[in-house]
Amino acid sequence: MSDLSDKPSLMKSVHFNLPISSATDIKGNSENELEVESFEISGSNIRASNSSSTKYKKGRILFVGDIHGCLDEFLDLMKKVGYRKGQDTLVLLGDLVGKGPSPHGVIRAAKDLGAVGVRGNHDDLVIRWYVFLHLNERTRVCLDDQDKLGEVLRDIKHSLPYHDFKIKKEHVQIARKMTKEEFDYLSNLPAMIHFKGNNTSLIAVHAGLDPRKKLSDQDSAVVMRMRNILENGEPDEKRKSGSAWFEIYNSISPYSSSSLSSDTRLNSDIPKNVDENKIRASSNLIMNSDGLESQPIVFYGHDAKRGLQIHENTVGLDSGCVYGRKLSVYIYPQNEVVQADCPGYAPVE
Ligand SMILES: [Mn+2]
Repeated sequence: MSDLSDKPSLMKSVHFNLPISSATDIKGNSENELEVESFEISGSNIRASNSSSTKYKKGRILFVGDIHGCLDEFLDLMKKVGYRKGQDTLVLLGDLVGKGPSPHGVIRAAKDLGAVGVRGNHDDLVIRWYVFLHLNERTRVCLDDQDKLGEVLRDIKHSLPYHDFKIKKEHVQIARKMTKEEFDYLSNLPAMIHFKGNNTSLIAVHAGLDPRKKLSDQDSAVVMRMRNILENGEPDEKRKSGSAWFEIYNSISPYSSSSLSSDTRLNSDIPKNVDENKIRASSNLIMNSDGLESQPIVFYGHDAKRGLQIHENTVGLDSGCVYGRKLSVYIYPQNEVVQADCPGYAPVE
C-alpha cells in the first residue's frame, strides 16, 4: 500500500529554511504537548468537537498542501521528509481528491499513514455526491454502470440538490467508485483543526478564516472556499475584488509592527482598499472570543494561483502540484518547507 521505503524518487526537491521569524520564534519556545481541537462540519455550520482528550505529543507536525490525487508525489514527499507514523503528526490541508490521477489511492494512503486533515471544496463535492448517489434508490442500483448512471442523472436533473454547485463529471466518477472505507475517512475530516498550547496556536483549514468571527462561528462553506475579503468585510471565493484574506489577517496581527524587523516582513501594509479600523475592530474576535493569548498561525491551501505564501501568521501551501508545479510540506516546529516537483496532470485554470 503506502510503502515509503522502496519507492524510487525521481523528483528533485527544494529544501530551505524560512527567511522569516516563525511560529516558535514569535510565540516562544515550542511546546511538548498541544491540545488538539477539531471543528466538525454539520450542515453549513461548524461546531467544536469534544476532543480535549486528544493531545499532540512532542514530534513534528507536517502540514501538506493540496494533493489533488497526486499519489506518487505525496508518497515521495513523505519519504523525503522521513515521515514517521506514530511520532509525527501529518496534517493534510484538504483537496485530497480532484483533478489528479489517483484520488482513491491518496485517500487510502492518507488513512494508512495515519494522517489527519481538513475537508477541501473538492472533497466536499465528492462527499455530497457519494451521499446522494447512495441515498437515491435509482442511482444506487446502477453505480457500476456509468452509462446507465448518466441516464438516470439526466433524468432526475431537476431534483439534484446541487443547484449551488457546478456538477462536474469528475466528482460523480470519484464518488461512484469510492469504497465505504474511503468515504468514512474523507467525510470525517473536520473543517478546521486547532493545535493549542500556552504559547502556541496553529490552525489548519482548507481555504481561510473570516477574521470577524470566532472559530466556532465560522461557516464551513466559507472556510473551504474563500480567497479574498471584500471592502465590506465579506469573504469571497474569487480573487478579483478586495484583498487576499491572508493580507487582511496578517495586517491585524498584534505582532506585525513590533516583533519583527522590516526586512523580515514579507507583508506588513494594510491593503489600501480595506477599512483598517473596521477589520481591526472585528478581527480581535478570533483571538479574544476564543480566549487565545496571541493570533493563531493559519496553515491553508486552496489558492494554487498565489502559490506558496509565507507570512507572519499565515502559511499558504497550495503550490499547484497538479498543474505541474510543486507539492509542499511545512514542518513544525523546525519551520522548514520541503517541496517536490510534480508533472502536470491538469490544465491550469
Ligand atoms: Mn480547494
